[in-house]
Amino acid sequence: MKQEVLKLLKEADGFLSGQSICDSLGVSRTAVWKVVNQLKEEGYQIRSVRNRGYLLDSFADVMTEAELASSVRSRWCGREIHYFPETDSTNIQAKRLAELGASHGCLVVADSQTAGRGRRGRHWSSEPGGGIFMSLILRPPFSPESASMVTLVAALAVSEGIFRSTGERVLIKWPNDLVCHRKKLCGILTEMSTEIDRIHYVVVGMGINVNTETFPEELDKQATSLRLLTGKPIQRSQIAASVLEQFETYYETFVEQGDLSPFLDRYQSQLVCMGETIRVLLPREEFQGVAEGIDPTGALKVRLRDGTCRLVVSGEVSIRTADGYI
Ligand code: BT5
Repeated sequence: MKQEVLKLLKEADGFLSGQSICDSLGVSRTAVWKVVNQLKEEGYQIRSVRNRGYLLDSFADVMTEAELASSVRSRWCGREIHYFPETDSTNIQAKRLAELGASHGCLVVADSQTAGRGRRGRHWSSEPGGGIFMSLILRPPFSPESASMVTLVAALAVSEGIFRSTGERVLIKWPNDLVCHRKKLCGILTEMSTEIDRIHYVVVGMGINVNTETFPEELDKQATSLRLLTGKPIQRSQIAASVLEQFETYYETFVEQGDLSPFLDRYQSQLVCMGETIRVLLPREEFQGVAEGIDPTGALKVRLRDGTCRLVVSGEVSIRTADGYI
């Protein structure tokens, strides 16, 4: 019911009378009053004026299940939501729920994480209220070899979702980061569980810095947020909803096609370091070459000095520009 009241308040053009909420939802005035008070406690600014009703202040950066559910417009992506005010890691919780049978498209989201994770055991800074920390559970029809492509689909979805809701153009740092002015705005962590040679589930974790204004010292020079980029506070739920909607569309195209060929131009136009000399850091080797885009499987094409092209598959890879910048 909270979610329905919220939706009505959001859709209202000005004040909405308590009676019209009661009529639409078939509940009592007292029930509406209680829900409005709960929403106020969660951080919404709602004005109540006698004889006029309720008015929702349009800016409230609340990230709760009801807020997300009333913002998400997708069909299956993020329709089932598990929200935590605080958790260890949404990827850990998503894997736990997936083991318990959570369905395709189920979303785990948290206001803060105490053990946010990056790749290879690295840490993801997840201060309360600043960012979006969310993980999607997928049950894909494709084989395990295709799973790494989901990270690239997610990167495109985050970039497009951000553009649609803020007008900001961000770039993709292959394979799992989004950057702006060479500072990291978002990281993606895709994990999967397999059974023999088929995928049991995939978890796509996305960490997006939205309203963070100060980062821990060690990240200060390399991290940025939408707030720092635009100079304005931003509603996390709007960004999350826009990303989920975009992910749904891209993921369906990807599954239908079986590879990333429909996205090559779009991806390459956003690829940071495109045409530049990069350093590729593999677990036991490091080499330099010019980044020439991706192939339909999502591998990075790197032109070596001898003119040959080397395909780098994601996984245990980091790339840096020749001068060491991200
Ligand atoms: C990533 O790893 O970039 C993947 C991050 C995925 C985070 C999401 S949040 C929701 C879900 N639940 C989780 O537990 N994780 C996912 P990697 O490429 O390994 O980058 C990690 C590095 O990014 C760290 O070592 C830091 O240098 C830097 N970093 C950490 N927190 C950051 C932040 N908030 N913003 C920018 N950079 C950060």
